Amino acid sequence: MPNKRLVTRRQALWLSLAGLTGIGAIAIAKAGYQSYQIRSLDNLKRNFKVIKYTPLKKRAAAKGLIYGAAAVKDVLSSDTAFANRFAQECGILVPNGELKWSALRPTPNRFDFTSGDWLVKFARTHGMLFRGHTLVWHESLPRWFKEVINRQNAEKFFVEHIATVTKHYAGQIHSWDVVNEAIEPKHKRSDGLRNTPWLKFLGLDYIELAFRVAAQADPKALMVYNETGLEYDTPRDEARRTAVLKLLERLKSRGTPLHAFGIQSHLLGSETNFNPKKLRKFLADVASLDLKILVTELDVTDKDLPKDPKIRDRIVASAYEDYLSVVLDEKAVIAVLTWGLSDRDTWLSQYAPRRDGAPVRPLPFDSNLQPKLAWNAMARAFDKAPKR
Ligand code: 9MR
Repeated sequence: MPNKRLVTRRQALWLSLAGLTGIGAIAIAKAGYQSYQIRSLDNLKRNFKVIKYTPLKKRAAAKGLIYGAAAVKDVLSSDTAFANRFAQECGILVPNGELKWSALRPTPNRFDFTSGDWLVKFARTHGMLFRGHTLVWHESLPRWFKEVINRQNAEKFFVEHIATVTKHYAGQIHSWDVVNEAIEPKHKRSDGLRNTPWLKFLGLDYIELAFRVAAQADPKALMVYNETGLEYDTPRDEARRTAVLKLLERLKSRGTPLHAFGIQSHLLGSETNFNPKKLRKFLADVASLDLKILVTELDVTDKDLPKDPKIRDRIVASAYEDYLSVVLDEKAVIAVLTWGLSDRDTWLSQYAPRRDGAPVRPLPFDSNLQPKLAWNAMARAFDKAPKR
């Protein structure tokens, strides 16, 4: 992604050309661009060349990095072609939903580890690491949650859930997303915390408590705070970065067993407010707290991009390469995971479908499991990354 000033200048040029001649507008309409701004993101001359087909996990490993993706048990267990591709490309697996409360807690008194256990075994069989996602989140709570949990029993349920799940998988987890998305400056609290049932019932120290319980049960796993909406130079993301840093600083200053920060990285292909300097600074600030960093949920929405898959793939790939080349410059970054591997299975088909109904293309592999330019972009970013 070009920086803001470049975009503005290029945009201005397009606008003035189009205004003067009318030709620009016709050319843009032909190419299927919805806006001048999106036109400015597409660089036909950009070269996504990659030498040799070496899987992403190997390219990453050559730099001391881990590459992997999120997957769903039902797909991995039924689609052999997908499972093979996954094993070939990924050095780490994170369950898309199988370790969330809604999946693990069919009733208030029962834990169901069947799907999670299947995934752990798949990872082990294929020599992959395994991530835990997630112990504390305000979403994907079971249906019974609202009726059962109250101020009186919240702490018991909270501690019991975290201790039981982390003990069950102890020794098999590379890193746990202990707390997910606890920040929401829009909720107007001075600490920037999100109003969640846990905050309401347990107070602001619920986050610290979660880390302490998890780390005690599984001393081997990296304990991660995972957050979304931090990547761009917008007032919203800026406020979120400030709130996250404040939270991380507080946790560290209190001796919380917090080892790493997860930057989700759900990127927008149409976003022009990418500012490498600000992102670098944020990552350096996180690293200075003696925290490792993981890119936990990378993908690039193509929602507002032109329909032509060639143009779309080029813009999406540019977003991948520009983002990763900044992020991987920070030596505290140890892992990159995409939120899915192929366009066949992405949450964005449901959550951010295109207005024209065309299938979305946010991931490194297309729906036939063939690598796209986004794969090249990732390969190039790993190849260029400094060694850890
Ligand atoms: O991809 C996940 C989707 O299938 C689920 O329906 C949804 C709710 O559980 O969660 C999605 O994953 C989210 C992740 O757990 C946390 N960060 C945002 C992800 C995308 O919504």
